[in-house]
Amino acid sequence: MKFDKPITVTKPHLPSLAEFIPYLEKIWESGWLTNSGPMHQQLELELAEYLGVSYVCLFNNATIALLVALQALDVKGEVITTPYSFVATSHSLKWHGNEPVFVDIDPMTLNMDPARIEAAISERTTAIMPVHCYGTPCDVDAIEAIAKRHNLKVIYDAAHAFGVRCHCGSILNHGDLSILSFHATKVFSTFEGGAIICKDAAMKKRIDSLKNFGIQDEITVTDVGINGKMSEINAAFGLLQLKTIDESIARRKAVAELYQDLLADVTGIRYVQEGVDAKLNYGYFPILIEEGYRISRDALFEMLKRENIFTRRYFYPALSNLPMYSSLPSACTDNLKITNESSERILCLPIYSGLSSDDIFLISKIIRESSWAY
Ligand code: T4K
Repeated sequence: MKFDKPITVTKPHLPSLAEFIPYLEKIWESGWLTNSGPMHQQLELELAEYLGVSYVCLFNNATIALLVALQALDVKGEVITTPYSFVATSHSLKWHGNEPVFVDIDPMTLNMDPARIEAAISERTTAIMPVHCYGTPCDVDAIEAIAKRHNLKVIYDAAHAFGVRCHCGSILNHGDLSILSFHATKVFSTFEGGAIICKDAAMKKRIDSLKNFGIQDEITVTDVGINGKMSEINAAFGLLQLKTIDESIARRKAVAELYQDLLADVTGIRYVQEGVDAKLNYGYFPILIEEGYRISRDALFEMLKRENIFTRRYFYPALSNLPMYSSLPSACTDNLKITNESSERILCLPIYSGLSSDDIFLISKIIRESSWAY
């Protein structure tokens, strides 16, 4: 049954190389390689239109974008966040000199549980940084109401949420700022890349300056900014990729639906995004291995590996169990029961536009057969 070639958790959606050459020729002709060149400017406009947002500020990756977002809003002290995420979420807070305060997640969505936020607010709290995990929208209305009541900023780590739409349009229009990742493993990719989504021209100007060392003009530097700029070659790839993004997401949706059909009646397997009321992007296919499945999550992970199928445990370990965070008062296990349980049970199955139906049948067959007791 073993696959001849490794099946990885994701694979980028690559156009033909021939289609990319004309973009490279343009860059060569202009000699403009970076620093907000024509491709960069065009991609910002096209993305704003595609995503249904006011302003897009491109970055070299989402981690630097998170840092700059914190700087742009002058976030100080404690920031309430989720321990169920990729390390970039809490690392950006540490880098910016903030203390992450973890609150537990909702057992259905695996996003920050808004009911737990208020109890975690202290005099030093200035912001909330939730994550739309796997692109599942957070409870944005509840988070906004709490932020308003306590005068807190909200920065959404929307690294997974490219193109996600909820009851009131783009999920990226919520909070003060939202951050996207365009890493090679993401639904929309520029090899490396990211963006901050913001709502007004003054904020865009501030962010654009902060990502360019804090420079205002040739002789004026007003802030301790950083180099967060996206190069022309990355922006060019983004322009090309945008042309086929709808096709790519549609294909991912078909992959997710086939998995759902094939795994629907397997006891102890729960698809995390089952019934989510939003237009998703299917960047991940997260399942929870619950009571009733014959073997543990880790045993299934190892078994699939032996068949040349490389699933991932996004997100295990929980951030609160990493050595640089585990001594925080909010990291104690009693505070984070759902996080710790979910991170022990999560498995993300391979999903990408080029994954064939035969591959999905075979992966699902192995998972089904591993559920039988002998
Ligand atoms: N916030 C959240 C919530 C995030 O999830 C992330 C990133 C960020 C912030 C920060 O965004 P960036 O600063 O990266 O823009 C990956 C990604 O490196 C990371 O971007 C992503 N989240 C995270 C969830 O996953 P790894 O360590 O799992 O990646 P890696 O190299 O093991 O790749 C996974 C699989 O993807 C490989 O087995 C094969 C495939 N792959 C990977 C690459 C790099 C390819 O087919 N081609 C490729 O070029 O972290």
